[in-house]
Amino acid sequence: MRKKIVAGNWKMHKNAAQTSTLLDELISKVPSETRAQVIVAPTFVNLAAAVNQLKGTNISVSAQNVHQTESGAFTGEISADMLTSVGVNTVILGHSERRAIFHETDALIADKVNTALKHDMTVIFCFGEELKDRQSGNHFNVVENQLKDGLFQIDAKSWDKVVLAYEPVWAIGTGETASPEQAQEMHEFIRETVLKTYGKEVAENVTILYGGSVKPENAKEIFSKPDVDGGLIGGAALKADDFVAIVTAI
Ligand code: G2H
Repeated sequence: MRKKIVAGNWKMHKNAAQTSTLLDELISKVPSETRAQVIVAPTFVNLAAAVNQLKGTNISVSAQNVHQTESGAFTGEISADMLTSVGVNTVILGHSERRAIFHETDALIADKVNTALKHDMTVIFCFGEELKDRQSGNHFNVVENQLKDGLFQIDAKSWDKVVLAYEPVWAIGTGETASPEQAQEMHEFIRETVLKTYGKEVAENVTILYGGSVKPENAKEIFSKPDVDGGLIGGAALKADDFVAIVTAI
């Protein structure tokens, strides 16, 4: 059985006090037994405190980014060693906001993936087409290229540290969601693409999350699709009741 995951990407929201308050709410509201593994990704400055606060719970912590090199004169950047040294062993990479706003290329994302894996971190690898790609019918090509150019440099044995997150850019923070059928169609294509390069076992075991305006109202239907193994949640992860409703929709 594939691992199910619901991860909350908090983006640039919640200061220290707000982070602690939301985590307390999650600790009391997330059931102790969930079908999905639950992950939260607060901002860098609140990661160490989050790890401490969540000790002994079934909620784990992810970073939202990492630098691709080990250390050096990179003002403002955070290394994989720094993250793991405070107990953060998961990182979101390739998010469309990093690609679009911070000009991250597939090649850079590939370097970041390699660095994170070298540090034994789990990578939540995000990718997805823009509206123009879908409108021109090019969405499958775009997704295939993002996978090949940003991720498929890894070896087969690294796949147990990789989670895929398909996030169509036109559905991110827009209130638009891919229909469950669109999500399933793409997730099936993604699994097939993995299969062609890495074989059946890797393809069947990899967890593929859907992201893009997942809410309590639409989570159950999206999660009911056979190739959708959970979600990467933005806006709705910032309210405990909404996030818990999504976690329990699996
Ligand atoms: C997509 C998602 C979380 P939202 O970015 O990664 O955000 O649920 O707000 O669309």
